[in-house]
Amino acid sequence: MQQLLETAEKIRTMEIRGAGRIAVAAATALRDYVRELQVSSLEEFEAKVLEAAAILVDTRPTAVSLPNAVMLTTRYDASTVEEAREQIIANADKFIERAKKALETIAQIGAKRLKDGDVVMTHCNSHAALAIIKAAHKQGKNIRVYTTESRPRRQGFITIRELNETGIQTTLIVDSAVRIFMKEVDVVIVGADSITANGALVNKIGTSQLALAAKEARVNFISAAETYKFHPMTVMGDMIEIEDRSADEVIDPKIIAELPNVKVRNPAFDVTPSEYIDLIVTEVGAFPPSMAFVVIRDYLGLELMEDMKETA
Ligand code: RI2
Repeated sequence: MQQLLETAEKIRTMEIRGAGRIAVAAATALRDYVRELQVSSLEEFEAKVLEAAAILVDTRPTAVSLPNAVMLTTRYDASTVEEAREQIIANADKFIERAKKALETIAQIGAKRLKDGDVVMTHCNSHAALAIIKAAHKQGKNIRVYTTESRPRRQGFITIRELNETGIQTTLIVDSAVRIFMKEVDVVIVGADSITANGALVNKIGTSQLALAAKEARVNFISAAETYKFHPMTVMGDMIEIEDRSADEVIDPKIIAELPNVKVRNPAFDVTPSEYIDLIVTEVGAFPPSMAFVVIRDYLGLELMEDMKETA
């Protein structure tokens, strides 16, 4: 349990971050946990697995990749502890492999949308979005990138390092400079923390500003999202909770302590409505956002929704 608790803490503090990475980390933690789990009955096994699953899911509320990974991993149909254990280990390995392959396929599909000489704008640090940009660069296309700083956690700094290593010419801008540079951009590519059944994108705070500016400038707006980032419960009308993070990420708490009339809000994500999104690149194809329900039904399965209802 110690190791699983450590993973949960790393996800909570964002030492492990990015919707895809936290999902893979959760599947790995569950696999390693059940491998060592000592129990005397299947009931006890089930209770322990549910407890571990809840610890992981409770770390961050917005990215559905996390509960999806946990649900897909902890499913079993077994009459003995050993059978259940084997099934969870196999599910975890399958999920980890699915996530890895998905990124590779998204990169290949998405790279087709980039032409030689294109200027891309990206936001925050998305492995899926960067996989597309890097694949296009690898194909010999000359791609230049505008990267936002992505306050308050400044994940843009991770992005510029990654792009610099790959040799891609990159310009770092502050978040408020998005609109001024949009006229030089050919395509916006961002990641996804969750995609709803009606095709809305929940992603790092500020994403919807990129989408607005892109629409105004008639620039294509693409989200790169593995199918496990689609949100099954939104089919049932559930709203996605937007994570509110600590004020300390925005401003020194000593300063705020001196300002009794000031409060700080720090939502980590925002919602971009489907009408601002031209394309969602998944590992099973590039679709308009109106196909979101089909992705949920065909590639996650509506039974995942039932599982989530039961454990809610
Ligand atoms: P990949 C990140 O969230 C960003 O919002 C990013 O767009 C999204 O996860 C998807 O990232 P955070 O963990 O899975 O930084 O594409 O809050 O890496």
